[in-house]
This record gives sequence, C-alpha cells and structure tokens, in this order.
Amino acid sequence: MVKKNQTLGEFIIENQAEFPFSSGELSRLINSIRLAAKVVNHEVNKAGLVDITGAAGETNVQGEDQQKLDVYANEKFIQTLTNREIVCGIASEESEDFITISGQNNDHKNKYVVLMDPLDGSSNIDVNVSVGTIFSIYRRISPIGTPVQMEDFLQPGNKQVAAGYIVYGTSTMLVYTTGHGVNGFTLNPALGSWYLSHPDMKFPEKASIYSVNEGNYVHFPKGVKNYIKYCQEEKEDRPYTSRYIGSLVSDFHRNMIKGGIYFYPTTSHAPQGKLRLLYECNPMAFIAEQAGGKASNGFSRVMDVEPTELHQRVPFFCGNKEMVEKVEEFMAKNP
Ligand code: AHM
Ligand code: MG
Repeated sequence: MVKKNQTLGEFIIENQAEFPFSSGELSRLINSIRLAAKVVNHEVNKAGLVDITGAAGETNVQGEDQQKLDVYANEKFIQTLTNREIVCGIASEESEDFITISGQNNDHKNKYVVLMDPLDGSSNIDVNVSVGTIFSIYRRISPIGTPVQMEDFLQPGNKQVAAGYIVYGTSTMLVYTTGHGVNGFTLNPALGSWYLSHPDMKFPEKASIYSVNEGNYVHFPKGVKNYIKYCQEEKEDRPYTSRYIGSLVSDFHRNMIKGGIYFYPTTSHAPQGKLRLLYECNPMAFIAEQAGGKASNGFSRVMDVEPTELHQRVPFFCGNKEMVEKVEEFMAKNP
C-alpha cells in the first residue's frame, strides 16, 4: 500500500509483499543505492565550490586529490555495492568492462547484477544544471556460485527486475520501479531521509512537450524531421512546447510529470544514436512503461532489443504513449 510521506525505508518494508519469494536481497540492494545516492548528492551539491575546493586533477586545501564528479560517482556506487556484498556484478557507463564481485568468502552467491550510468549529463555540472544517476537491475542467468558472465549483463530490457534514477535537481529525488508502478521519493537533506512525495507516478493524459536537440535537425532521418514539423504545426492542440535541458534524467522527469516526449534519434554523425541501451535507454523505458508511457527505437519496443555489447547505442523515443506512437508512424513512412 502506498502512503504519501512515508520514508523509503518504510515503503520498502511495507511493500515486501510484492515479492513473495524474495530473500530481501533486492530490498537491500535498493537500500544500498539510496545510500550511495546520498553520498553522491552531497558531493554534487558542492560542485559550485570547485574554485574553493579545487578542480579535477588538482589538490584541494585539505591536500586531497580532486576527482571529476562522474568518476567520483562511479566509485561511490561501485564501492557501496561491493562493500555491502549485495550484487554479483556491476557494469557502468564509466567503465569499459563489467566488474565481478565475488563476495568475502569468494562464493559468488548474490543473484543480481546492476548496470548504471553513475552521473548522466555531467557536462551540465559546470553550469549548475540538474544531472542524474540511472540504474537497472537484472537477475543473473549464470549459475549462482560461479563468477558472472557477459550474458548476465547482455539481457534485453524486458528482463529487468527493477530500474530507477536519481535526479540531483532543485531537490534530489529517487524514482524507481520494481514492475509494480513508479514511485518517487524526495530527499530531506536535513534529515538524510527519502520521503514518498510522488506515489504511483503516471504520464498525464494530455501531453504537449517535445524534447530533442534541434541543433541536429539537418542530420536527422526524414521521419524525425517530419515529426518535428508536426509538433510545430498550428493545428488541433499544437504547436507543442519545446523543452530541452540536455540531461536525460531531468528531461524525462519533467515529461513524465507534465506530459511529453524525449527523443534522441540517429543522426548522420551518430548512426546508432547517442544514448546507451543498457545504462540509459532500458531503465528509462521500464520506468516509462510502468508509468503508462512508451519507449521505442523509432520502430519497435526498446526493451525487446537484444543487446550484443555492453556500450551499445540505440536511437531513443520515450514518453507519452500517443506521442511515441505518432513518431513511429512518421518513422515507418520515412525511416
Ligand atoms: P552522457 O552520458 O555523456 O552524459 O550523455 C548523455 C546525455 C543525456 O543526458 C542527454 O539527454 C544527451 O546526452 C544530450 O546530448 P546532446 O548534448 O548531444 O544533446
Ligand atoms: Mg550518460
């Protein structure tokens, strides 16, 4: 049962019933993510003090080496999940290969793998614009008791057990799904607790925002160009409003609350698109679908794409169902 204002800890305990055969491992895993998120949040909040504390590659006043925030976030999430022996493997947008976690007794006994983008949109940090963390959780395929394999990570999005994001914005929020709807928790920084502020999030029925980097217009496929023209046309409830932060988590978050579509298509410079299937698109797609929305590669469901490599890219169209279906119509006519 969803009760507004309960803490994330209370929410997890109360909703254990959703996982009748669970060992509590997934709950402990989400607990670890919320802990790492608080640590990263603390550091992201101080980013504007960089001239005082020292830029990346420098030594700060305390004599500590400063790191780039995306590297820092990557380390914090990996450290937290590794130390708490909660997963058997991690793959990250920041690391070339996946990491195997054997556990203290070297028994490889955990059953989940995590894939994540520890700090997405990190180029926005310098200008004080929201960034995010994205995570995706799968049950391993390889036998428990053995080291994880590549096949554990290369699973289609429809096999996700949970997915979520943290948006470090005007307030910090953790939004996640375990396949039973989407719930959003806001961090009270004074108490360090996450409170259920956005229960059962759903895309609103009426949507009027489109989010795309229109600077790439000339490089887009014809179908996308035509769809953008459609969004701008004066007809029925159009023209739509254009909003683009350039930070996937923030653009998605706004569109889920206000109603809209985010897209990053292929371009002539990026023939596979820019966004990563495993770290960015699949988790956002799972959340979108759980919130009544849709996510497509322009032609079919993103979560059904069979991954072939860890850092694979994919064109991405995600948001209100009707809007995604409309862009698919345009793509089918002019791929
Ligand atoms: P990153 O993983 O290198 O941060 O890139 C992903 C980001 C997304 O958050 C954002 O939507 C997109 O790249 C913006 O790209 P562009 O600047 O090409 O519009
Ligand atoms: Mg990214």
